[in-house]
Amino acid sequence: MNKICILGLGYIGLPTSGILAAKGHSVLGVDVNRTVVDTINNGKIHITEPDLELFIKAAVGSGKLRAAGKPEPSDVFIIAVPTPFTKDHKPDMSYVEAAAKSIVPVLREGNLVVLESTSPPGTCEKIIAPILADSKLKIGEEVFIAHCPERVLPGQIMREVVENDRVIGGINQESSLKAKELYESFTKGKIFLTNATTAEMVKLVENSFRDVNIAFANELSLICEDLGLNVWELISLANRHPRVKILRPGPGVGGHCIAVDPWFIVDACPQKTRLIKTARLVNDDKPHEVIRKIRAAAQKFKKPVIGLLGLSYKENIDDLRESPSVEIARRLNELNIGEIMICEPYCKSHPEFKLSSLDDILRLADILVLLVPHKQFREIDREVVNRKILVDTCGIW
Ligand code: SAJ
Repeated sequence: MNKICILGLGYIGLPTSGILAAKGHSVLGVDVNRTVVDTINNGKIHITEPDLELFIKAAVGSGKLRAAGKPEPSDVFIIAVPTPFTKDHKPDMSYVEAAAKSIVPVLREGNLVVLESTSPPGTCEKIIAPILADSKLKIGEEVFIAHCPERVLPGQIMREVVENDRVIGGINQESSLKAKELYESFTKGKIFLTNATTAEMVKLVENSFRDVNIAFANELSLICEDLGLNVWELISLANRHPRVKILRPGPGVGGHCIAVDPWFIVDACPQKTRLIKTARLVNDDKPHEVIRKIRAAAQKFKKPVIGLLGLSYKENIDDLRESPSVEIARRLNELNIGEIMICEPYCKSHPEFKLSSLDDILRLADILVLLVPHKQFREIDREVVNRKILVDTCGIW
């Protein structure tokens, strides 16, 4: 298992490449984006993640990591490409299919193919296996397939790739055991074996559990507003119970995982997923509630300056994917209820919005809307905060 080819050099594929290379494997990273390939080959990175650049620089420098546009013959192939959803919430498996097809011409007897991308139940058996069968190698006997879902948290990826427990599900026992051998070479966490479809569901269930819990918290925030209660106090007191752990309400759920993955379960079993679907709808509706609050606050002024604090999908990162804050900023600009100023300390610029400094916003804004609890915003002087009309979606004030 010395030579490993990783398809997709994004938030999962690139950190995994860096760690595998650091453990002595010879790694070829494959990406369809030429700029990404060139960036990696220069020992640099195209995404922001603490410590990642150190790993990539060292891996490329040692000759253990190289990037290219196409896969080459290897011992192991790891697929780590995006699995987005379509407008009607159906999984878009085109990247996974394209990655699997690109392996076929270089597939050899004894190869292991691991799917890391979060995928609907049945992907290994119903999508990957039939595509790889075009190689004429016997699936499960000459070519082995397993799913090992990634579980890392953006912002802590380099630590979690190594430390998290892993679930591995092969299309047969031999596939599971081969994948276990690979993951044992770089993970410190425990490895649990199951079948491929259970492994696929485990990942979806983890993120759906979190989504349902956040939806519960978001619903509580609406109930508390009606009842005139402080939701943060309510949740912190309820969480003093030894078996209660309610998550935090917020402006909505963003990112490329929790806001997407539950739909894969809904798509697989539409008649049986009332709770999971409702949680998605509750969380997707939260940005509209925030806009309603901002509009109510704006009515106190003729033409208020509204300062939006944060655009990323969560705190202390620059990732704007599926961010509810972006949705809120976009809608407010359309509504034309005042002058909108936006501060995102983790982005230098934004293609759609003009960004302002925090100092300017604190000086000029009549209304402060906290959308992301970045550390820079937690440090704002309370005296300044107290002079403003506040819409605090994260409960730091
Ligand atoms: N959020 C809340 N309230 C909370 C926690 C989060 O509103 O109490 C919001 C965040 O602000 C953000 C969204 O939820 O908008 C998602 O953030 P997150 O930190 O919960 O999760 P992700 O999307 O960054 O990463 C998740 C993780 N999954 C779980 O914790 C079960 C991570 O371990 C997965 O690897 C990742 O999804 C993934 O790639 O699937």
